[in-house]
Amino acid sequence: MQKNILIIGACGQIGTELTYTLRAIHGNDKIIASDIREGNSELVQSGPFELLDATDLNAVEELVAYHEIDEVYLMAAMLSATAEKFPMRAWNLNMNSLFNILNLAKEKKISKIFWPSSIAVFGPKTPQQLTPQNTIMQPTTVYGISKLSGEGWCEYYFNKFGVDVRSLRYPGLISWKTQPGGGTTDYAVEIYHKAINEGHYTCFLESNTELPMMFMDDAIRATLELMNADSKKVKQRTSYNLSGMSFTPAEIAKSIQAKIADFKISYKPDFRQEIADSWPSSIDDTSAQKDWGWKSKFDLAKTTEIMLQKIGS
Ligand code: AKB
Repeated sequence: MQKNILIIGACGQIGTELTYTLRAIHGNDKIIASDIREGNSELVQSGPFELLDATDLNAVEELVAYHEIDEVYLMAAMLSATAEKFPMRAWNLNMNSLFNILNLAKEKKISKIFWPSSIAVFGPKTPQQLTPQNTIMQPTTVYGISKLSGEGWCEYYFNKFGVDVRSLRYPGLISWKTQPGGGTTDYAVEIYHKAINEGHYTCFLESNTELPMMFMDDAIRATLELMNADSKKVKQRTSYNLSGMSFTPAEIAKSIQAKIADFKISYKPDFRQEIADSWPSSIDDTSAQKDWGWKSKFDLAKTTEIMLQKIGS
């Protein structure tokens, strides 16, 4: 019998869409959504939902046993901008939630884990263009340090204990169902909402700051393709580079102006500029392509078209 899947952080930007997609594939009852607080009512009412603090080992263990969980998607995390404000809280959440799940897998209480990493694992000394899978890392943000440490622990638990943990280094994710919170790439979602509602956006990054980005549908597909790949094909047990598109605030503004001619953008960089400057401009995801056949589908023009249509409707 197919066992159940637990999503931790199900009300966040990725968790929401992952929950809907997995429920559509496996049936609503098989996907247990959980979060520290309740999110949108559609998600909470469309299947089982539990309030869960991902750092509370006993609570996680009880929930896993009660719902006969086999697979866990651990999406709870504090993102880059918020983590700079609350370093210890970020470290506690990002690391202890991971250890809780890795240890449950080590004890054979679950059999498969997805854990998201990020382009934040890279730093200012990393080659910025087409950043390779294996290169200089040295992140300079709290969030990046926690993600790089997490990658190391994932590989360690795989090598030492055979834990089947899989991971992707997500770029900035663009979605219309749920807004992101606390990240540096959040501007690329905010801009669409402001374009439609106010006709103007003040960007917290400079006009020429190029960052790797991805439309949410690609990110969800990549996540499920990696999780469904034959274990022997998953050769990177730290985390996979993943690439969709790269653009600057000026370029996304131009793509919006192609649809809303009088949309205006101005620039007022804040502390997030320094975070963005430490990250790559574009990512080489050849390993993901070769190992499990990854190929992105959405470029900036297509993303803008869908975002404006969905947010505007
Ligand atoms: C952030 O901006 O912190 C995240 C990320 C790139 O991981 N979106």
